[in-house]
Amino acid sequence: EQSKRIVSTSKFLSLVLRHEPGRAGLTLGEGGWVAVADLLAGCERAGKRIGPALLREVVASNDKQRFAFSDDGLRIRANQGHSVDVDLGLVPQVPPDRLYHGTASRFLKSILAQGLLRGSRHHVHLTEKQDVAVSVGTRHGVPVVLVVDALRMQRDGHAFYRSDNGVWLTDRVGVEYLAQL
Ligand code: HQG
Repeated sequence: EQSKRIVSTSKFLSLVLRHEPGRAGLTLGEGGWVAVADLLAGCERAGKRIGPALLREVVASNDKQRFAFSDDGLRIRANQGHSVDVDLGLVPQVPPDRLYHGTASRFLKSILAQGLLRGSRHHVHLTEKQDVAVSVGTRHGVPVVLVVDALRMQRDGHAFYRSDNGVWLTDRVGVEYLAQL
């Protein structure tokens, strides 16, 4: 059915545009962009047939706006979440006073010892919204929300970036900037 098709297409696009472009015979260009025509052809060769209409619907309906078309509509990229080496060209920004990170209770001990580490992604992901943090944490287990003293961190010299879909990104978060909500 259509909504399942959209979700499975979105997951496949996340895989290709963030983690394994080689699956569709692609390499990501500067900023993470690829030509839409190359993407559709590559997906088809990989056994995943996506037509232009389905692609537009996946991009438009995505709950987190994970993907974006270029202004001319000829290219597409994932807005954030990459593990492949790609320079998104993000410009440092002043964050709000506090940001939130959703995690699972089983990671807490390690996080409170080491701080928040980016793992396989480019950055640690933070959000302005507590409810978003809860749902991100729930993906990993029993959710715990951590509060990040973001503005103080930035004033101490740590860069923050904001992806086009509103996710706040930073390299790591030291324990001294973390508190449990
Ligand atoms: C945890 C979704 C132990 C961290 C969301 C997290 C987000 C540690 C997990 C995006 C740790 C990594 C990213 C430490 C961090 N010890 N565990 N020192 N430091 N962790 O999936 O933030 O749906 O790589 O708390 O909206 O959960 O993909 O990161 O639990 O923006 O578009 O290690 O994914 O967006 O997990 O999620 P992830 P995340 P999308």
